[in-house]
Amino acid sequence: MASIPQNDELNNNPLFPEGKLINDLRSGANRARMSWYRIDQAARGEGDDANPYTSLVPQIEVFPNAQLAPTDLPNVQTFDMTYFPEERGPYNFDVPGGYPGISSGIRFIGDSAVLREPETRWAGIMRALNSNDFQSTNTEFLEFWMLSPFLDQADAKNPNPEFQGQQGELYINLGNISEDILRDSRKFFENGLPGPINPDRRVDTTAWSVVPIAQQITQSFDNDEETRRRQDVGLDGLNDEAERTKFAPFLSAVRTANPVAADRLANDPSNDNFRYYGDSGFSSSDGIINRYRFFTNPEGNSRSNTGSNELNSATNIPDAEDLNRDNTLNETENYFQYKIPLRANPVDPREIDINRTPFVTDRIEAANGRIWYRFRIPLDGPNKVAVGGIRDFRSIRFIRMYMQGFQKQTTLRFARLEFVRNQWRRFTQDLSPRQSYSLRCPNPV
Ligand SMILES: [Ca+2]
Ligand SMILES: [Ca+2]
Ligand SMILES: [Ca+2]
Ligand SMILES: [Ca+2]
Repeated sequence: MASIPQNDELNNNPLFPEGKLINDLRSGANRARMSWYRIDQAARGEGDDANPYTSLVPQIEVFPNAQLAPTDLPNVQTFDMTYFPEERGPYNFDVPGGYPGISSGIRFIGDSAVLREPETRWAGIMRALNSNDFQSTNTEFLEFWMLSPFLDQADAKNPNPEFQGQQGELYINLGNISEDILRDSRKFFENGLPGPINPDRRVDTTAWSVVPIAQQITQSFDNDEETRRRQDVGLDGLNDEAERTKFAPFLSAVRTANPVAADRLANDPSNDNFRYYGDSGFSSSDGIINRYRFFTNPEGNSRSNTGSNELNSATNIPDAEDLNRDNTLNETENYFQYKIPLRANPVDPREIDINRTPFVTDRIEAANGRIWYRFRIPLDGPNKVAVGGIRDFRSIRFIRMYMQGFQKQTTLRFARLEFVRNQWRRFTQDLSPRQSYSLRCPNPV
C-alpha cells in the first residue's frame, strides 16, 4: 500500500489536495482498492487460463528470441496489479456526501457502498530499492513489458467492452517517499502492540490508529500465539471490534443514508481484512482476480498455521510503516515523477495508442491475441517532473507506483520490470574545443 503523494511549493504534483492533511481521516478518502500479486500455481482454477490477465504466459510469447537454459522456468513469472477504482480501499472512510474539496462521497448499489467519481480516486504500491545511487551505477532507464490493459477477459482477440473506462494514468515516483501510509507522523508497527505476554507495552492513539510508543527493535512477531493474533490487526492497530468503536462516526454517517450497507461495512470498518486465495468461502467460479482481491490486506495476514494443513497466511513479517527496515519513519517527499497515460487506439481499441501513450518501444502480438508492449522510460529525460526539490539520482531510496483516472477495473500485467544500466558511461560535460582544449595545428605551414 502506498502513502499519499504530496505536492510541493511549486505545485509540481497537484493531484492530491488531501496529501497535506496530517492526523486527519479525510486524507484516505480517495484511496481505492488495489491488489498486487505473483500468481501461485495453487491458486489456479479452471477458468483462469482463458483470461489473458490470469493465464500462464510462456516465455516465448513475450521473449521469442530468448535462449532458455534448462533451469529457466518455461513461463514468465508475471507481476500483476489489479485496480478497482469504484471500491473503497483500506482505511478509506469517505462518507455519503463526501468531504468538500477532497472527495466525492459514496453511493450504494443494493447494500454495497461504491465510490462516486472513480476517475478521481487512486491506489498504489511502494517499496524500498536495494541500490540507491543511480548515478554511480549508471542506471538510465526503467523498462517493462506490459500486456495491453484493453483486452476482453473472455477472448484476447476482442477489445474489452469497458475499454473506455480502463484508460487512465500510471504514475511512477522515484526518490524519497513518505513511509507514513496512515499519515499522523507516527510510525506504526504491528509487533509493538501489547498482548498477554507484554500487557504493559505502552501505546498512543492518533486519528488513525493505536501506535506503539516504544522504539521498534525486532522485525518479527512475539512467539506467543495469542499475542501474535492481537498484533496482526493491520496498520490501524485495531481489530474489527475496536474499529467499530473508533470509526463509529463514519458508520453512523453511512447508516443515515443506508442502514443495510452500514451493517455490512461494520463487519470490517477499516476494510483491511486479509483473505487467503484458497479460502474455502471462494467457489470454483471465483477466478484469480477475485481470489487475490483481499490478499494484500494487512489484518490477519500472518496467522500462525497451527492445527491447519492449509498455509493460509501471506507473510510472517509484521506490517509496519517502514519499507526499508531501518526502524525510522521517513516522512520526506522529494521524488522524480513519470506520468504514463494509458490510452486505447480508437481504430483498434485492443491496442495501446502509441501516439498518446509515450515510452513504447516494442510490440509483440501472440497467436492467442495477447499484445505485449515494451516501455522504456529515460529517467533523466524531458518527461520527468522533479517534486520537492530533488536534483539528481544519487539517492533513490524508494519507488512508488500508482494509478489514477480510471473508471473501471483494470489489470496491469508486467512480464518484466527492471532498471536498466547504460553500458557506456555517458559523458555529460561540455566537450566543445573552446572550453577544454585549444586545437592547434602542430606544424603550421
Ligand atoms: Ca502513521
Ligand atoms: Ca484493523
Ligand atoms: Ca479490520
Ligand atoms: Ca498484519
